[in-house]
Amino acid sequence: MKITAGFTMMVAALALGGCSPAAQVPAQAQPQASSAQDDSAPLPDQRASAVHFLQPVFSVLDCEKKGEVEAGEVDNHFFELYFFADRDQSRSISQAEFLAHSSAESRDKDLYVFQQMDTNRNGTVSVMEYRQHVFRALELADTDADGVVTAEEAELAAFLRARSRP
Ligand SMILES: [Ca+2]
Ligand SMILES: [Ca+2]
Ligand SMILES: [Ca+2]
Repeated sequence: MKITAGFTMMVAALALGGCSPAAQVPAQAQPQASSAQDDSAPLPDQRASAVHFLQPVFSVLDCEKKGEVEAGEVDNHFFELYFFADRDQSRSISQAEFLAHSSAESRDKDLYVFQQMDTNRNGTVSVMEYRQHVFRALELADTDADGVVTAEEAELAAFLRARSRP
């Protein structure tokens, strides 16, 4: 307990919403971008999967509480994210480790995310695979392709509502 107190506190802080209260989401409505111009739109399940991956870590990436995440911010927070999933700090994430976060209802989605992350299909997610997945998920979630994933694009309000359900 003494040895890992620092790490435990960090994990506890992350579990409580990272460096910032997660509830502060800007209320302004973003105009929806027209979806007609986009020939290379990803399959809906990929976007849904990306959003599902980003929702629990959005507040970690958005430390400045701007209500949005830029790809450029990822490396500032990357190891907070990685060690959140790599619970035993072995520098690899096993399927069991990743699914330890799962609720019964999100297990199938989490398993799909894991399979997407494990690009070389060796059963574990490396630091590189995880990092690539974070960038890919941000790209997929960025519906209007302006380089920023807003809370609206990540459907964060619905996620936080569901999580705070009594
Ligand atoms: Ca591990
Ligand atoms: Ca792998
Ligand atoms: Ca955007």
